[in-house]
Amino acid sequence: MNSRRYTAIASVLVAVLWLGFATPLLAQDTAAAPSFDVELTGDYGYHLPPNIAPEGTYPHTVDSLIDILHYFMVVLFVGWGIFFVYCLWKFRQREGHKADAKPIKAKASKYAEIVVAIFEAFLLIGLSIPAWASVRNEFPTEEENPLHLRVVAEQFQWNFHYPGPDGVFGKTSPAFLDLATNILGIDPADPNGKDDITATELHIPVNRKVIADISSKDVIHSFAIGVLRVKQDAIPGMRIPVWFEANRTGNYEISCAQLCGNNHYSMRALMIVEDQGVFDAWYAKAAEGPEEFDEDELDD
Ligand SMILES: [Cu+2]
Repeated sequence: MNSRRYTAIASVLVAVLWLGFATPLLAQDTAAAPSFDVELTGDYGYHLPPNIAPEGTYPHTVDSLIDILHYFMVVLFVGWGIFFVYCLWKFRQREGHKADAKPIKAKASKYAEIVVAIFEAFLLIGLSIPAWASVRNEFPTEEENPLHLRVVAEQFQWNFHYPGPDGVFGKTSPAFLDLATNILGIDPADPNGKDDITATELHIPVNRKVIADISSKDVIHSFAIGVLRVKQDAIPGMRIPVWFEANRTGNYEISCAQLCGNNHYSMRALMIVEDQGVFDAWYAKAAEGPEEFDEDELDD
């Protein structure tokens, strides 16, 4: 048996052994991502998740860009694929012709590459950068009555900080951090912090702009709301604002889009988009602080 055939058979055997035995063993070690108590809204399907941002805004531009890129990739893939098969046939070894690896000089391929490079530059400079600039540079004004909140990432959880009815965030400091009672480190002596809301679910009103300042307590995370096409790195020591708006009520998923440790996959949170009235009721109740712990409930 020649050595090439031997290598091929050995590779297939290794692949079969790996897929057949090692993969199921490894899979047993991986716990499923935590599931939510409620069902998520919308049909996720095989393509992009539902888009709940208002028509004509940046998240819809993102979808158009993704579509354009996929069409472009299909054209490139099919085009280069045909060219590849054509070359295999055209330059094959045959009677009266010896195959060799020397390149031939042709104008067509040079022009094709220039066209592809120009189109790629257009995608970046003509479409992507202006679309991104429009969302980064044009934040909602205070007249538009945006909701302000903070998003604080940690391994492996999303924390949300609302200023409460007074509209002023309490002072925060790592010195006041307490994993059980004060996960945001709000200064207990600051009167502005008394009505602040700490939550691990993101409540937002429907059809209202939200400005969120993203930060992190430990490593770099990435705040990602798939249905709003929002993705922003959460970087320790920085407070980075993003804004978004949802125009459909329901329960949606927030995930972490940056590999941040071994439980990264489980770092998800629920985003609840609700009518302004329902939101206000939740806000007022949450500002009163957590309910007293009831020992009797442990028996249930
Ligand atoms: Cu993370």
